[in-house]
Amino acid sequence: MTEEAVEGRRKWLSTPVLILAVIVGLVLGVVGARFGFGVATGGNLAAVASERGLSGEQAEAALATFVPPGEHDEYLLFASGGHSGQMHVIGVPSMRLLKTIPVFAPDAWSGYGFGADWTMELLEHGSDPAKNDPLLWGDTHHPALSETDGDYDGRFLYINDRANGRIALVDLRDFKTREIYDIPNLQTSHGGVFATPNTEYVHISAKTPSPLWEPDGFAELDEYEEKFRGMSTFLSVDQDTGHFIADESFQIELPPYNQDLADAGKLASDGYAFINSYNTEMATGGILEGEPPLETGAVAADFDYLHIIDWHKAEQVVAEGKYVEHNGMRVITLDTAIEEGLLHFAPEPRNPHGVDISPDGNYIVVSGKLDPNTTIYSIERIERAIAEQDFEGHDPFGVPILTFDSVVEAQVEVGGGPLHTQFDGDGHAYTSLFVESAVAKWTLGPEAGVSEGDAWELLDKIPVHYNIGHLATSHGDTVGATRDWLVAMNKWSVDRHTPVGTLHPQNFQLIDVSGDEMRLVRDMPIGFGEPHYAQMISVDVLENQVWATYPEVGMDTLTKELSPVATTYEDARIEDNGDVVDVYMAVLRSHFKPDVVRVREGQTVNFHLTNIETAQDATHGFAIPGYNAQASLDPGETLTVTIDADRTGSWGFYCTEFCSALHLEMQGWLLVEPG
Ligand code: RUQ
Ligand code: CUA
Repeated sequence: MTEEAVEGRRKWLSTPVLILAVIVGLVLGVVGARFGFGVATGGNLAAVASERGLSGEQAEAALATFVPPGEHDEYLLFASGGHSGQMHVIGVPSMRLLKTIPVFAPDAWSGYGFGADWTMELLEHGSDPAKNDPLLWGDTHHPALSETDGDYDGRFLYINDRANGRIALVDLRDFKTREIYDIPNLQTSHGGVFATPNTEYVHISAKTPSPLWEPDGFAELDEYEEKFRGMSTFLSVDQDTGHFIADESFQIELPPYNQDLADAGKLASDGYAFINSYNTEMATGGILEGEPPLETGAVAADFDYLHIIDWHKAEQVVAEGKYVEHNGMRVITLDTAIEEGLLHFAPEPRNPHGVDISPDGNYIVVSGKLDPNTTIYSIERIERAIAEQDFEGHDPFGVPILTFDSVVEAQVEVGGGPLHTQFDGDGHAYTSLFVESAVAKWTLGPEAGVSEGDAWELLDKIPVHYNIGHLATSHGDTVGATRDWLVAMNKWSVDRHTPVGTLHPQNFQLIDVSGDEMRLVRDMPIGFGEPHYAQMISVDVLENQVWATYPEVGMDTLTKELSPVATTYEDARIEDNGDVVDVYMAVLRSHFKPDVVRVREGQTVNFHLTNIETAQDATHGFAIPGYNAQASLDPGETLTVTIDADRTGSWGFYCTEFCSALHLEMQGWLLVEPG
């Protein structure tokens, strides 16, 4: 958004509008400033608002977020799709759903998991090899956009599966999943996902400790302290492709606490990783055996431990060979981590949730859901305490605990049930309040450009509907956070939307944070899974690198290189090689060449399909009845659909995308003769 437009909106929104007649003039000014056309001609805006029963504020909100037909949004929100196993791409401020990216779950439209070999390979590759079937669901939780110099660069998107200890890579040129990685020594993960400032690594922490050193993966719960362990994982990233490089990655063994949310240090704190933990009490539940519920045991102590990891030092330790290899991963053991001084703890009020680093990198904000305060640590104090060995003790495993009073910079009372914090680059922090169903806006300290007198103050609070989990501001967890929009990701919607049965939609709410006071301007019901966290990126960053079509006809979806099985229209052919039939098929409006494929029962048939189109949107599908096969080919894409021709019959394959006037005629025959 241009400075002018932001100014325009700020002015607009801070003007008290009480009567509709007053709106009209303002409306015209704002609309003009925002969208660059002259003063609107029709003078009936007030009439429309009144006819629709809109208050002045509502009419304002509508205009502030309206993106006219044919125009684009300023930001894209990459929201995890929760149990849908997918990612959702939403335009801001219009809050229009633009795309769903299938990641861990099949999707029929794009043919993901239904035919194209590359999609089957991804899903299979990302599944525990000990299981026979690929995992076909996931619980997507924490997206992490790749970064350069601490800000989103629009190249890659990473997203974890909360349920199965996996992480996926989405290529942001074509918005397609490119890899699913089943992380060794990690049973599950929750929120501990982030990219380091130059995407050297993508980090993921274990949520639930597991007996990962036991050969059969089993241990009794009364051996919890001895045998269960957590993990902090640094997955090395190939800078060209975004892929994970397993043998350049490493893990750090951690005590059996629940290592939860995490964030990367940046600028002043570059080189550190911060991870919250809870259940440092190591409660394991066992109600039927006379133990208190896990929940009760896990809140017994007043403090848990903020984990502070010096990952530059960890890299060095690995380079010196001080690791053990475990299931194909280099692991720095807990003892080594302590000995080498790369792991410290700082006490944090019990059962914390989010840990978020301010854009300048100086402040580490921890929110404990059971404490109305956020606790802010400074990297300067932490580094000093480490250097001076200012410890208040050690945990049962020998990890040094920094003295609380030495490392805490401030506490701000924000309200009930603080969870997560995002920033706006103007010295403000925004914290979600789950219990209070609100967002609190408060000031950071001097290192973030706030004058001493104004530091650490609660400025504003806005109710949200209801029970907010995460929140996202634009570039809000990077060095380039901007003061524009905030999306509240609410777990409950209660009666906010037209009733649709007993499973209610979740509720995103768009809040304008450009002015002094926060303003709620739009609701967006979310009818798929529980979207968890989201990141909001400026469209300017993405625009120049997103492909509208594949740049070269014949490109392989996974390698992004010319596919060895691509065909031209002239070379389309069938090669019968005995057991295997290779069909090199050209796909275009509005036919397949060849359109009759004759095979014998028992042969394996490889349909190598090339969409030879170069026009935007000229996508074709390829579905074969009787064979559970459906693929989708974007312009320029080549992929292979392999089937075992084990069902005789005359099968009419067809294009599944309404691609042209003769779309219905875009069909053909697979003749499987009795063998
Ligand atoms: S963390 S509870 Cu992203 Cu709030 Cu899951
Ligand atoms: Cu191609 Cu319909």
